[in-house]
Amino acid sequence: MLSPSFTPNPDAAFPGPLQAQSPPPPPAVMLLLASLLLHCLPLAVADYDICKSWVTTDEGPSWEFYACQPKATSMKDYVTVKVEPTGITCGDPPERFCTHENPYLCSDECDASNPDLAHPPRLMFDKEDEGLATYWQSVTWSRYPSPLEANITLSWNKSIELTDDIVVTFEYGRPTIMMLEKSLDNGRTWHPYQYYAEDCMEAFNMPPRRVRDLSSTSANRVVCTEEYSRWAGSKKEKHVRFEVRDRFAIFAGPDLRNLDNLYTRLESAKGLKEFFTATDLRMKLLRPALGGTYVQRENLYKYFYAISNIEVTGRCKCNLHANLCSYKEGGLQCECEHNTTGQDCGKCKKNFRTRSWRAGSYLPLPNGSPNACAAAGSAFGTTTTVAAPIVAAPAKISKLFQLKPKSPQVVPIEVFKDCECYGHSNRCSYIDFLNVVTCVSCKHNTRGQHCQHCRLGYYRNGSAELDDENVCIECNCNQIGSINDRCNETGHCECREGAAGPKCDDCLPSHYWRQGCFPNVCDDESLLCQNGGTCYQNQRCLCPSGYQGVLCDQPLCQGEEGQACDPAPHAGPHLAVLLGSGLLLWLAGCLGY
Ligand SMILES: *[C@@H]1O[C@H](CO)[C@@H](O)[C@H](O)[C@H]1NC(C)=O
Ligand SMILES: *[C@@H]1O[C@H](CO)[C@@H](O)[C@H](O)[C@H]1NC(C)=O
Ligand SMILES: *[C@@H]1O[C@H](CO)[C@@H](O)[C@H](O)[C@H]1NC(C)=O
Ligand SMILES: *[C@@H]1O[C@H](CO)[C@@H](O)[C@H](O)[C@H]1NC(C)=O
Ligand SMILES: *[C@@H]1O[C@H](CO)[C@@H](O)[C@H](O)[C@H]1NC(C)=O
Ligand SMILES: [Ca+2]
Repeated sequence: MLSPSFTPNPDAAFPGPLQAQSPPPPPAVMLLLASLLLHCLPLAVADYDICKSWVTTDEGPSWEFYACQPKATSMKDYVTVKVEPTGITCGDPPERFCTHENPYLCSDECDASNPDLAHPPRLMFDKEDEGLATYWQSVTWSRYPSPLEANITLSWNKSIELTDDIVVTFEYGRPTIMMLEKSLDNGRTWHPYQYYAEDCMEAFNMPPRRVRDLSSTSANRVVCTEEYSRWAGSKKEKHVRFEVRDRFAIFAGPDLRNLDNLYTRLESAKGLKEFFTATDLRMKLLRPALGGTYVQRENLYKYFYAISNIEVTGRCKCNLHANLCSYKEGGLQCECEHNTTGQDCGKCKKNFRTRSWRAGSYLPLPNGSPNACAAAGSAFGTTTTVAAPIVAAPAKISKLFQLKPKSPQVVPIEVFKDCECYGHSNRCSYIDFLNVVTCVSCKHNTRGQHCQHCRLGYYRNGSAELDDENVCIECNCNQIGSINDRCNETGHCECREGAAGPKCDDCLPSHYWRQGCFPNVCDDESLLCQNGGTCYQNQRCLCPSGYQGVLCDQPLCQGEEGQACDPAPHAGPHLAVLLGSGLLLWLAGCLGY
């Protein structure tokens, strides 16, 4: 059943062989030990399992903060599962099935109404007695040749980070084709995670690849593997893996001893940490085990899926701001430290938003950086992350206040611990003659003494707090349609004559767009094309033969001479081009087209 909070699981593999060799002491002993140590000496922490400790320095005792994360554990205890389509689970109506090993002795039965013969989805996550496999089972492939497909979706309603292989155990042979997908947003969007097939080229048109052959630059590549789909006897090869360890080993070595390198890479390689993160996993079972041969239509009762276990080892993602994660009100929740809050400790607590929120970091080794949230008026960071003293360049200050560079009063002095910049800067400076402390180098398109305004060309995001990185939105005014690149508080730009729309990228109905808005040449109301001409995109009239002119209101030149209608025949083409009416129109008019 679901326990109220995580208990450290000695079997949880990551972080690695050290733990596997020597199981940790029971939690009670550990707590006592930790609290004893905490109050005596600065504790050497490893593995990011402690968020803070009480240390004594020359200035007296104080808290020291560290990056921290919950222990890895078996995540299957906290999962909800959905099996699709409805009716895919066997036993309703009851059904007999055979095995590949003994296909003509079909003595097994699935009956959903009999607890001893039922195979519901929860049996993929239960604790099994020694030697007795309990499993979910699908209906048999009696509807062949229409495919036998099933989706199994695992949801945590919480971001988790994988720390060891996902291992799926199939009792009666592994699928010949399947696919694993993941979601990072509680199932709204899905991404392929790994493809599995006997023949990757045939099934997915992908070349087969083994995860252990990947390199440091391809560690987060989505591959198709043929390693877990071959027929080798249903009792011999039961497992299908998503190899997390092999990917970690690319950085940490085959025994995962060099975890420092792994942690460094997780921080620095783009997308690597995210690759191991998910809120949901979905297995798409696309074709069952065939027993190493083609489908034998005379005995379809030996084709089905049966899964006895899905092992997912990982930890709650708490952005390195919590070392505990508990199961409350039907969901996992990080117990946030460092004055952060949220399910993933993904934001700063109210009144602690002077700096913008940041995830903790594994670096520098070995304790990482807590990147704690700070209250207004408090020192930035902590004893382990002291903001570097900053001397702002005089040029920047003077620019801020539109002063002449030589102005002698502008003297940047030192870091002001109580300078409040809503997290858009950690530099501030004292300006003597104004007697103010002001933020410098405001980021995220902000400006102002406290970085509380938006730069010109940006406007305030109504749904973002002042300390949000997204607080200022670019006006994005159409360069041609607008007078300048500024906008008002609702993002509306100031339009040129004839232009319209919030960004001035539209025209008023009386105008048409062509590198700007121009008054209509013709329309369906007052500027009608004459003599049966049609109005082309408000730009010009397409005249019928025999007429020309802007509104087709002039009769066409008569005869070869054309003298009567065209007073300057040689200037004709040039004039037409200049007028923007196009060569076509001129040709149409003068050749009687
Ligand atoms: C599995 O899920 C995918 C995506 O939602 C869907 O297109 C497909 O029909 C599902 N398959 C089954 C057998 O329900
Ligand atoms: C998911 O978790 C959130 C936050 O804990 C909770 O408010 C929500 O009700 C949960 N949703 C489901 C479907 O369990
Ligand atoms: C969080 O806020 C409390 C209360 O102001 C403070 O005592 C504590 O040191 C803060 N923790 C961190 C990590 O900044
Ligand atoms: C406004 O801020 C919210 C909250 O941070 C953000 O989700 C949204 O994307 C922002 N809007 C724009 C247009 O940037
Ligand atoms: C911004 O400009 C638009 C268009 O001119 C106008 O409708 C809107 O009321 C303005 N908003 C504010 C807050 O001034
Ligand atoms: Ca089971």
